[in-house]
Amino acid sequence: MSIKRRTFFKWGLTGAAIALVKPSEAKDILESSSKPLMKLAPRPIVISTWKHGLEANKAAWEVLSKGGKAIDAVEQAARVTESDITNRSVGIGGNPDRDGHVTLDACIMDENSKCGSVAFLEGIDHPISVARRVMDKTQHVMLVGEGAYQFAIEQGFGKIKTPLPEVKADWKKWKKENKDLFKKPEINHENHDTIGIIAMDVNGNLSGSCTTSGWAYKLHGRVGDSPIIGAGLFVDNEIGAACATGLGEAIMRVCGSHTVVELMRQGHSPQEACQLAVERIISKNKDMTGLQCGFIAIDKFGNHGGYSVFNGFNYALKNNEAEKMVDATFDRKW
Ligand code: SD4
Repeated sequence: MSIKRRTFFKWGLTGAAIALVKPSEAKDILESSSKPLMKLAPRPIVISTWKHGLEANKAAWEVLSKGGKAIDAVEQAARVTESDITNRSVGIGGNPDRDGHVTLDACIMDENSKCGSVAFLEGIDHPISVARRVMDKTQHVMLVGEGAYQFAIEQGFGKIKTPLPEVKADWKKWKKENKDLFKKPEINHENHDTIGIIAMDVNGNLSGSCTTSGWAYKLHGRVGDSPIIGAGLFVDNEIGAACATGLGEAIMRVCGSHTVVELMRQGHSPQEACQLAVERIISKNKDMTGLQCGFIAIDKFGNHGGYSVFNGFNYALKNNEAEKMVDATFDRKW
């Protein structure tokens, strides 16, 4: 169900007024406001997609709880999942493409709207840190394929042989059984594992990261939403941050994470913004069979939310008050 237009304007006016002031001044405005709509949530805070987010958040918390920067927290968190060889959708344990290549996508964005990204990167253990290096050391935003690999090697990153033997065995089995290359999406409630992480540090600054091996058995050369700034991840420090999981093609068509942030700019809460972005995706796709997508978001005040097309999506939350999984609300049941 769509959020009512009246609610939109109510939030819009409050949001617009607050967006123009510094975080320190925002607190006074919020407290003096007669509207109980927006509250300052405890910070620091980190949220990450899916259950593996719990472990990732621990690494983020190591940084955040010591007063460290959100950008360092989200990089460290992503590295945890990238190193998990049991994870079939992120990092070195990821599933290969149709031709047996594990090609990795990742991006990172900080509070100054600086960002770095790598896509179609093979044989490197930590794509998120390569993305960070692109952001910190080059004048570019995105490196892909062979060039990204060359850059990673020059920067001293470790090489890794992929796919792992057990992953290769599964791929061989799949190849025997599946001849139709263009069949419907296989992303479903069982194989969603991309990690997207967004954090706000003690100074109120936001950053995010996203890393994945993408859609299992995709066509060679396919890149999804995860390394695309604005699709898989977007941060605007004055407004909020969002990241995505799910069928990248659907997320890219609506610039999903950017859409969520822009909806927060219009005054919507993180929860509402995620819902409206999901509704946009639904409105653009006639056949929603198996088309799972989800977003999580944090606004400038540390409030968080998440929403997905189908049930089953959740995200891990860590702040001073809680360390838990949060079930995202959803549009429909599988
Ligand atoms: C992609 N969005 O490559 C990624 C896949 C994903 O959970 O999120 N899976 O399309």
